[in-house]
Amino acid sequence: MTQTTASTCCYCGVGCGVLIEHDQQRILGVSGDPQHPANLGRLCSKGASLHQSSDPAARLLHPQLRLGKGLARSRIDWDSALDHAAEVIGRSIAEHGPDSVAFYVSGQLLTEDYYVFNKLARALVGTHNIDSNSRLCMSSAVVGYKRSLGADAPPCSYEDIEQSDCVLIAGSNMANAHPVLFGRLREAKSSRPEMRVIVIDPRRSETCELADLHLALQPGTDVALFHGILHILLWEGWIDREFIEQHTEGFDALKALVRDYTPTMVSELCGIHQDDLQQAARLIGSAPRLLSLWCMGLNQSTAGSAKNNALINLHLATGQIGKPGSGPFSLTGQPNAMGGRETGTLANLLPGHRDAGNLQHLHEVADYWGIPALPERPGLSAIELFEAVRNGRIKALWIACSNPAQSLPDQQLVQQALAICPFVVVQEAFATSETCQFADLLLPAASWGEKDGMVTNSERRISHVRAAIAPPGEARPDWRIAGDLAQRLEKQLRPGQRSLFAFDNPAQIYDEYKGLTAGRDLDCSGISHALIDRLGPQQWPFPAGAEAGKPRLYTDAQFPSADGRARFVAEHYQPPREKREARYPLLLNTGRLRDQWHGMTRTGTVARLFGSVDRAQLHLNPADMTSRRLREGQLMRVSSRRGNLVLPLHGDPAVASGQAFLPMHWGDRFLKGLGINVLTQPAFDPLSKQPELKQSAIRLDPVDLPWSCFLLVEGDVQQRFSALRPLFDSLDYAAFALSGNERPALVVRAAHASAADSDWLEQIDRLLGVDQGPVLAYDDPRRAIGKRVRIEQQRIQAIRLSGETLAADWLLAAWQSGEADSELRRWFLAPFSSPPGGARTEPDRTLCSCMDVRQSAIHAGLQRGLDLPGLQRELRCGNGCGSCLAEIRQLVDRHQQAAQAATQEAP
Ligand SMILES: Nc1nc2c(c(=O)[nH]1)N[C@H]1C(S)=C(S)[C@@H](COP(=O)(O)OP(=O)(O)OC[C@H]3O[C@@H](n4cnc5c(=O)[nH]c(N)nc54)[C@H](O)[C@@H]3O)O[C@H]1N2
Ligand SMILES: Nc1nc2c(c(=O)[nH]1)N[C@H]1C(S)=C(S)[C@@H](COP(=O)(O)OP(=O)(O)OC[C@H]3O[C@@H](n4cnc5c(=O)[nH]c(N)nc54)[C@H](O)[C@@H]3O)O[C@H]1N2
Ligand code: SF4
Ligand SMILES: [Mo]
Repeated sequence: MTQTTASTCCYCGVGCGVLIEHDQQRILGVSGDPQHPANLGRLCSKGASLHQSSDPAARLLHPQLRLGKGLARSRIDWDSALDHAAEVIGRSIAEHGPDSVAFYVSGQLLTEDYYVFNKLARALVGTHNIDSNSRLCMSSAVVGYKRSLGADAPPCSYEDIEQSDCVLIAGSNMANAHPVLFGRLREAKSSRPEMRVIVIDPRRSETCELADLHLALQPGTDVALFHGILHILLWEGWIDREFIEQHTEGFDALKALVRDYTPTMVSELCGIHQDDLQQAARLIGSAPRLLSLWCMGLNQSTAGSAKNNALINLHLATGQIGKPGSGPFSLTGQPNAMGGRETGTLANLLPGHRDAGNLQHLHEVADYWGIPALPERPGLSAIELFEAVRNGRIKALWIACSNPAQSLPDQQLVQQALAICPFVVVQEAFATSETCQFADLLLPAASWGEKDGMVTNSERRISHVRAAIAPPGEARPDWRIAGDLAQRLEKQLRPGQRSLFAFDNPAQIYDEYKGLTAGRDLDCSGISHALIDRLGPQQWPFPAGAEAGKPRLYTDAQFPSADGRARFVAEHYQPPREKREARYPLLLNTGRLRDQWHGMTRTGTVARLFGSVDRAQLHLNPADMTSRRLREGQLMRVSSRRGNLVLPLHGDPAVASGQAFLPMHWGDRFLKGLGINVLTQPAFDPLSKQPELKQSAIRLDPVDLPWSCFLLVEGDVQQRFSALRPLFDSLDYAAFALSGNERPALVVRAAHASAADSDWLEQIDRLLGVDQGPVLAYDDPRRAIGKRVRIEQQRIQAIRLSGETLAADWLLAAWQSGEADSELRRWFLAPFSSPPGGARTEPDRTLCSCMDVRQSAIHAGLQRGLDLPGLQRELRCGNGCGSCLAEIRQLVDRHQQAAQAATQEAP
């Protein structure tokens, strides 16, 4: 019988409510929860495809252990796995001290998972070496809020987006990264066209669709820009003197500092027009209600903290905080990045917004946990932690719910570190993450739809994540794995004492955790699983006895600092660490695509999410391509000071000259190499320790890879992927993707300096099933060209092209259309491989992922005379999350312009 369970989406920090449809065995569908205040029923392409995202063949099902590096792992039972882990960790503590053990966890854990891990590391093992991928994500925002406002609390609500007059979006591509919120902004702006939107991003990102003003500043120059804006605000008198006097400290120092940031100086440094700078200041200074939204373009920087504070300065100087429609609102990336901050899951934090460097806080937490003391030695933050792993100080590393062998910068060093660490435990849901290969002990974790606990979204709203089905195989919830390890370690470290980890369920863990928030700025002591089930998702603070949460903080202009005042932070602009220079003439920016999530373990199992972009490409300004005589799709070697990667090029006018852009999602599995982070740098902000993932200097060198190969195979895609993947390790370039929807296929594109030998091709043919049966075969051994196509019941089922692959996109389209026609058979027997009618270079992209509408269908609609509403009505494109509308609108405009030009030309 079909049932529905209300839960939340496990992707981004918008925290949309989802209704999971299931039969208690399998998840059958998802829809947006109309009751959830974050999304009111809406979902983006990723959320709407969640039910397709857990291919059992990609999941980890059993614990696995290996007893030495280089040996194969074998399956063991849970008890033996955890006994072994407790023994190795106990020994490490005894022989090398507690700081030889480290935990690296994730903003995608649930609050209860975090809490147990924190208690395990700090109270039991006795180390503050517990950091999270949030270090790469939100740590600059944490420093920013704490320094300016006194506590790490985003003061706004999503409804402020609807109520604002001027929305300043800085270093956030919310069209891709927070699509449902962007949809709310789009609707708000269309119902109140007087609303102004300013986008600050070196790239003309998808978010610029709504921009009245786009400031394409030089990468990393945000601090100078914000100071320059404040300079003009001061000059024009567009500041709130009363607010500054009564509620803030430090304005004089900042005023003195920004005196140097004249419009001339700032417009030159940031590479923007003075008029645009003046206009930005005017919009900000005159807006009745100013809201700013920001994300990784500010945080992931060696000046990340300074960027956060310089932006918050603007709000304090104009008194734009604590009122509806206004305030500094940092968007959180991961679904529970906020929960990580609340539970103190960064090396320098403690539960309840406390600091690990504060003796009073250490005592409070130790008392609450009933232990004599917590360690006073500081813990290591992510980049420092992996450095300590590499130089041998960390002997046992426990990784949960993160894929550092894909997502940390400077992969060469990270992977060296993982390879030499004596004991690596990886607690993962998917067998396919790049980090799994480094695990001495691999533990299967339950994941979305299978877990129970709490998450906090960007607007401080706590939702109850509910399990719909049991985890597959022997997978277990994260809190339980951590707790079971802890109970074993206690036998060694606290024999005979009462267990600190006697938890039976997440609700109980939450009740213990919330005591640590009582009386603090984030007070959640009134919240429980039962309360959320009764009242629905609630915003903190929500103290015991409260009846509702708080949509807006600081409405009384009282800040959680010692004197109740907010602080201006006066710091000079510092340039990014790496500059463009002769040897590395381009600055590489990295970021998100709408349809992929991080290292693609989950979204990479959903074929339709590859429809819009199916491979990693280096985006360059078309003029830079022309001046260097580079072609679209051409393979180039991309190098930074740390490593290199072969990638195809893509001309993209959104990227400014001298810059390059690479989506962050591709690791070593979907792209041969060490993943895109082999190029990025580990340099970090001195306060937040967040690395500069957005600016790395690179260069391009030609590669000569005349032999190419294209494969497509339907059915059992995960198994085939795993079997095929190792065969491509020896090739110079190989990219993997899924295609299709109902009948997904694995697609491989590869290239190499010399032709592959016949053994290799035979292995490939066997794995594809084109070695026998109903297969068309053509070989020209002299030119090392080969073609194989398996056709059953008039349908293409597998393809292998080798030597030369001009027909790849044409064949892919033929496979997508479903019919293997006579044209295909004729092409097949011809001694060349160009498709009929000449080479087709552009593959047929999916523009609307939600409704699965391809570019070709939209072109056909335009030919039939449909306009945008007509397309939406007939094809249903753009009716899901709406994030494809900007691109479709461009196609409509271009079509109309072409049609006009044609009528003008006609006599
Ligand atoms: N589809 C999708 N959505 C996601 C995720 C995902 O993987 N996929 N991940 C989630 C997570 S964890 C996070 S943290 C968020 C990230 O969300 P965002 O931060 O919005 O996403 P990014 O694409 O990383 O970067 C945002 C923008 O910063 C710009 N930028 C680069 N350098 C600078 C600079 O110096 N100054 C300014 N002002 N801008 C700059 C980039 O050009 C880019 O457009 O997304 C969340 N949502
Ligand atoms: N170049 C570049 N690099 C970046 C960024 C960038 O903008 N540019 N952004 C950075 C940012 S902001 C972030 S947040 C990081 C993200 O980087 P990661 O933390 O590596 O991100 P994910 O790939 O989401 O890793 C989560 C892992 O947990 C697994 N998993 C899923 N559900 C569960 C579960 O319930 N339990 C357990 N135990 N495992 C589970 C998934 O399969 C996946 O392998 O990347 C960072 N890296
Ligand atoms: S915006 Fe999309 S990815 Fe983010 S929570 Fe909502 S449905 Fe999930
Ligand atoms: Mo993130």
